Amino acid sequence: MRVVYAPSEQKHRPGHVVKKGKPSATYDIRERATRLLAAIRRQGHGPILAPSQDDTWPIRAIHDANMLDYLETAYDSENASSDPAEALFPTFFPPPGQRRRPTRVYGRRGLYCTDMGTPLGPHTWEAARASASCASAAARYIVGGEHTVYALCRPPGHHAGPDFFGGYCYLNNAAVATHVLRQAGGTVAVLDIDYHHGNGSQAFSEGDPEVWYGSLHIDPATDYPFFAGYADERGVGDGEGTVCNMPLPPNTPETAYLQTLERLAAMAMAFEPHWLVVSVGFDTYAHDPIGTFGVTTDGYARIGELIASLGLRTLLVQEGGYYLADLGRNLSALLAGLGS
Ligand code: SP5
Ligand code: ZN
Repeated sequence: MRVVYAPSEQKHRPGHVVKKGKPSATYDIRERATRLLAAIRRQGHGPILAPSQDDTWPIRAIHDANMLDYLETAYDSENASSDPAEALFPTFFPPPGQRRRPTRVYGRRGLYCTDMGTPLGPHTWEAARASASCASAAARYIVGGEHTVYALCRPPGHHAGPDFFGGYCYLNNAAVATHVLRQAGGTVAVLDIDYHHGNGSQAFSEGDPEVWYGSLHIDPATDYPFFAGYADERGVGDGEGTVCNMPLPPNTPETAYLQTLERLAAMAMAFEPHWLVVSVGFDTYAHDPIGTFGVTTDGYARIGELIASLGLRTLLVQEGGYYLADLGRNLSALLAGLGS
């Protein structure tokens, strides 16, 4: 099974984030990708391929040009004009309905960024672009005839929307992949199995009748991203019916999780998609430091089997998952279950 990975993804090194007003260690550390890559090598998957310059184009096709300009230039321009900062955090957020774009970059810090957990450091843009390029290249391989491809993306992407970023995500890797698949023709189902609702991914698909988005995740009434991911969100306008959210309560055990995933997968198949994109998060793991669900390593093998049973050409995009010690074996279990 082909794997796409770019070493420059590791240049994103957030020193700290702000949690409840205080500096706090981030969970999206580079060792996450190191562990996942080691598991890929150990299990003998490959080849491990790097994306090329030609894989960056869909980023501009799906994201707001001004947000991309901000992500690309803000760190350097702020540090050229003021005290060098480790990374940029927003202080001011635009109220609903008030979204003018100030000239001063300091004022733009909160224009696209939704939280204090997603700092913009010196190499964040380069890493985010590399991560999105991995998803793009993976989609190119799927279009070229591969059955299953794994994009080892870091930073993750499903909390980034067309013109917003947050939740450790800057560019939406799954949406980039979806765009490439759509260009080749045929509909796409995005199945999001991260612990958190993919509010960015939903924003991309909710108005699009050709892209289905389904997710099972922690009830947003109780956890991040709080403002989207409820069961009554079903798509808008022409996209009515193409969003399916199945929120689950805190501490959901594995059996209930797997039963819900089976229902969600059946919904995906009812859409009759041509391609499948799976947003893979291992923060549903029983020992995950920020999740509360009870999925075990063996559970990821069951999930892999379920995905394989759908019989669709499948692109796996890495999202979250923060329990370092078992990250590699959980990925190995998923891929073993997939049988590829
Ligand atoms: C891609 C992804 O998984 N992003 C997750 C963003 C979550 N941000 C909020 C983290 C809140 C952490 N709360 C920790 C509670 C520990 N007991
Ligand atoms: Zn997550």
